[in-house]
Amino acid sequence: MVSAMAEVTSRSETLIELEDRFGAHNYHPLDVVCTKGEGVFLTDVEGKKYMDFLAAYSAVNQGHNHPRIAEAMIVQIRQLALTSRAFRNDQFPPLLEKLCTLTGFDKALLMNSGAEAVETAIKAMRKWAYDVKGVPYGQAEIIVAEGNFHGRTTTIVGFSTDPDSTSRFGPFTPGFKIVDYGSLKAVEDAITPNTAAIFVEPIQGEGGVVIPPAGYLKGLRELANRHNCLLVLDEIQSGLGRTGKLFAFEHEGIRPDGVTIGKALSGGFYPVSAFLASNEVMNVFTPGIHGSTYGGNPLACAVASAALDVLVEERMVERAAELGVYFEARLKRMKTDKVKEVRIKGLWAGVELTEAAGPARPYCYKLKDRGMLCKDTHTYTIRLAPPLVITREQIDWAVDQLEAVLA
Ligand code: IF1
Repeated sequence: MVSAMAEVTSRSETLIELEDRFGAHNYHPLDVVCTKGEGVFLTDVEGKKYMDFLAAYSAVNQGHNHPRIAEAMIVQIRQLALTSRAFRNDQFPPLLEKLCTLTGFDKALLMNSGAEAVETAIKAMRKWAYDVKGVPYGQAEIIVAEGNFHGRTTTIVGFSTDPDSTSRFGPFTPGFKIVDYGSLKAVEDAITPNTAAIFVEPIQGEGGVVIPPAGYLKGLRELANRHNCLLVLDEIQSGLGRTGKLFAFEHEGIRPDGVTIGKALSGGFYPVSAFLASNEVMNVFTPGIHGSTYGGNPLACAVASAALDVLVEERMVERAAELGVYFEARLKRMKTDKVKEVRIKGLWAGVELTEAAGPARPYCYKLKDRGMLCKDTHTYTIRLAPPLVITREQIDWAVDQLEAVLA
């Protein structure tokens, strides 16, 4: 029952209070309570409509509640949701074939969250080092980058350099060497005979949309070849169209030995992730040594299959490339003295503000008031990553809003 109150409390405020009282305080979200999504738009419980410039960290590249993916999900829910991998299901093999054909990797291993795909990759890199390279057991080293974000498990946060991620969760898993992101020299200096792999994001998302110098990925590929270690990339955020290519590594014309994907693999409907790799790497997995109850379940497979079809058939990757060029030109033409740097690849931009302009978060609130949702990162950067279904006119509108709050 609603008791008599001096002030009228909005539905948003009520829900925010409820969340605050009963939920763990492990996030600091923008105070917008969403109830509906469609394409590039989100609607809050008061009925206000916003253009979404976060796209659930690129999980909804295909746009919110894409009708084709929704339909595939509903059809599969009525049929079969979960068997576990103790039995086989009819949705799993066709998805594997689709994934490998589309991406050019030999084999796929399905998990749920991105962090689980990363854990899978870590196991594969280490076991490859022991089984194939001949590194003495227990000595495998993985080279990772300063400023990385790969997920939240205790092993993964153990090689994070973000104090928030690592804060008092130790002791951590050994076997990781952290080097400067973007420096080939730093990687080369860190390589030893026990190096299993180099494992980085092609573009660092949480790091503030940090694009490494041209030739970095190519250089990593050469280093990995020369020193007989693997190159594995985390494309959970950068992959599946965001940068204007299916994978960000395509911008440098290289192929890694393995890659993690997640997020947009389901178009935002369901947690589906995967580790994709060559036979040489994936064959280190034998029955019983790795898996997950929900990994490769029929519902996930049906959703992922539709999400990939939508990405390809609606030419969303090409769209991100074309509109990305336009977005970049518009962002770089903004009349403001508050911007230090615009970093952008495809439809993924980091607008870094000057110190004088102050932290990005208040600007995100001003944008919210104007009907545009985005998220700050690394204090001074506004991260922009709309669903790939956005139109040129919608980009124009959004940059106008940004220009207005940064005036
Ligand atoms: C949160 C950040 C983005 C990722 C890469 C693995 C994962 C992620 C490259 C793990 C996840 C998310 C998680 C989300 C916030 C978000 C994020 F700001 F924290 F860094 F996107 F930029 N590899 N990124 O970006 O995937 O296990 O979450 O499915 O709230 O933690 P997950």
